[in-house]
Amino acid sequence: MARAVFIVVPKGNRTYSFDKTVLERLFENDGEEDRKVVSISIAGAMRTGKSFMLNFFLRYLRAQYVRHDISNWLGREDDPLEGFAWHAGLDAVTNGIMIWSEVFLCDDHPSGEKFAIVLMDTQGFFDHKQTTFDHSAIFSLSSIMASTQIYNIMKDLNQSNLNHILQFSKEGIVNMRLDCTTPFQRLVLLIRDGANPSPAKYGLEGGENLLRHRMQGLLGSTVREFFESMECFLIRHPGLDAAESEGFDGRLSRLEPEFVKLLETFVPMILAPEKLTPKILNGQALNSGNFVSNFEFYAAFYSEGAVEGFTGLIDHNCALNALNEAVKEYRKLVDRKRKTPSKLTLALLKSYHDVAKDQSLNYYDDRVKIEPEIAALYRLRLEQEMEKIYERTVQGMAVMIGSNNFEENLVDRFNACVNDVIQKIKEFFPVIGSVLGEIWRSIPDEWKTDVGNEIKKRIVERFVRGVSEALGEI
Ligand SMILES: Nc1nc2c(ncn2[C@@H]2O[C@H](COP(=O)(O)OP(=O)(O)OP(=O)(O)O)[C@@H](O)[C@H]2O)c(=O)[nH]1
Ligand SMILES: [Mg+2]
Repeated sequence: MARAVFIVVPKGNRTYSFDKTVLERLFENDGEEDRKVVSISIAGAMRTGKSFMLNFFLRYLRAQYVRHDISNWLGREDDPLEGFAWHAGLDAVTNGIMIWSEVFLCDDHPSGEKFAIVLMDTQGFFDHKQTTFDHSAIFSLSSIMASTQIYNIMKDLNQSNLNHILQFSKEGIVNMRLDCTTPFQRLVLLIRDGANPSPAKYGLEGGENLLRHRMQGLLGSTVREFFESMECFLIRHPGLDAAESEGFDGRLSRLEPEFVKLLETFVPMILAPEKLTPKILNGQALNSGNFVSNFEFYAAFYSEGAVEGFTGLIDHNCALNALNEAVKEYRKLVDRKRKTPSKLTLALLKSYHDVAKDQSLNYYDDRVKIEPEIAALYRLRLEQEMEKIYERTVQGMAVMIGSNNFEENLVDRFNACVNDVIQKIKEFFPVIGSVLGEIWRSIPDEWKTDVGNEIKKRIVERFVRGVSEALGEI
């Protein structure tokens, strides 16, 4: 029978163990290696209804992807809420990172891609027994492996919530030696017991409104940089039974109807086929095999001995530095070529890219004499990074000439026009020179230094102004 199983278990003393076999077993029955993994996780403060919410996710997943009928996905009024362990009270329930032992298969994504959906539950933050290191370990490990991370927040989104997300993300980036600027994917801030706005303002509308207000300023924009996308959903209080009653079993009939209505919007917003996003790491959508190996890779940063000195740490740092240097080298090579006076065409740019890419890869290979597996991993990242830069350059050229369908003859025409202007400017300079000469000769010798400099300055200023006015008219 399906149940919640540990994949990351806290071992104390800031270390965690990772159970690879659990994950491997999870995908054993899938049978289709090329299915992409969609991974949904929930994180946030302890005792705030995270596991409770995931159990509604399970109800939807079963209806949508097992029974293929979502007409009554929320279930019967008096069914107890089951699945991930949850209960009332002060004591923390969820530990480490748990995963539901059943994957849900989606074959009806609009793109035609086939997905395997996994659900992750995480240990709540701010338990007095844990340190910030533990929070950041749980947050960043679940975030790096989740295509959608739900961050559960009580009552309101305030500066301290944002500070926590920022701090945990930053620490995670350092601990896991992540090298990209946007390491995490989709973040959904779920505000529970929302602060009583008018009814129309709950849900996504209320959440987005809150996001607009609270994310202003440096803190908000810095947090945004860590995630590819960010949404916010405001959900109301579930009613006193859910919040306070010890014997409450989660049945719908004892929840506030308005809360249930909001669940009907929120859960499909995360799990409906068209809302699913596969997990992408280093530019690559992960299939089940890659999902397991990447989880193992990132969890290793938190395994025993990792804090004091992760065995591969030196190799990772070495590869990372070489990768960054090789990317710089690539940019330098392409830029230098682009500055040569020949006309820049798409074909030429591609040839510059190919040569620079080869040279940068050689540059990397020469510097990286480490564990081959680690070297290969970062080499792949290097290639992807260079391809990304190249694609952006091609797109930039297309935008520059006002067309998304890049046409080489337009670039040729643009270059010819620039050459024409340069030629005219060259012809113009002797004229300026002779006028200046005449003025110069008519100036008394004792004025020459100051007046001469002033005239030169004014001509340059007038020239620059003329050019910028002309460009402004384009
Ligand atoms: N106030 C309030 N309580 C809720 C909400 N949803 C669930 N609860 C209650 O919160 C309590 C804790 O629920 P859990 O799902 O175990 O909370 P958790 O965040 O997973 O807790 P830990 O695993 O200990 O971090 C239960 O009594 C739920 O009935 C909500 O939206 N608001
Ligand atoms: Mg829990």
